[in-house]
Amino acid sequence: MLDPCIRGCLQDYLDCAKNGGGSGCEQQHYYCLLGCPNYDTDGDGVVNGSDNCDTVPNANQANCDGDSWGDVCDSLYANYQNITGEQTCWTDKDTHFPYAYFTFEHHVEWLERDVSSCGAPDRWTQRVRLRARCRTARTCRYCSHRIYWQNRFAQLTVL
Ligand SMILES: [Ca+2]
Ligand SMILES: [Ca+2]
Ligand SMILES: [Ca+2]
Repeated sequence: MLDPCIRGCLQDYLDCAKNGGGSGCEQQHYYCLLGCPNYDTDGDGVVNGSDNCDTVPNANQANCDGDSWGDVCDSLYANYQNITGEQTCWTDKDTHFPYAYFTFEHHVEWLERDVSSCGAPDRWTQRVRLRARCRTARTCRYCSHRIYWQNRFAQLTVL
């Protein structure tokens, strides 16, 4: 007895071909089968529903950082955690004319270390801790405290 999902895909494929779908039917069929948990798209012996990389053969399911992606299709082989607190990287204060206001940015950075078995190198990551617009340079400190909470999640990763 053929798996219902696989059978459904086959039926869709036959319908598509019968209606003159041409080469588009092949692609549609491929993606349909990819959604079937009991089908093994890449033929590595692990069905899609359990395969941590269902389009690339990886029978050993190696996954050094323990996330949901196998090494062969994981874009980041690492599980980074902060090992330093945030420290000032640089600040930027710009004066704007003709309205004479100031913008102030406080950039911070911290060191991250891979705690998985992938062996990725340490990396520095930075973000803008605060961004403030002020009427005078003197008030920037006051503004920035208020604006910090709005921008604390704005994050930029540099490798
Ligand atoms: Ca597979
Ligand atoms: Ca696979
Ligand atoms: Ca992984």
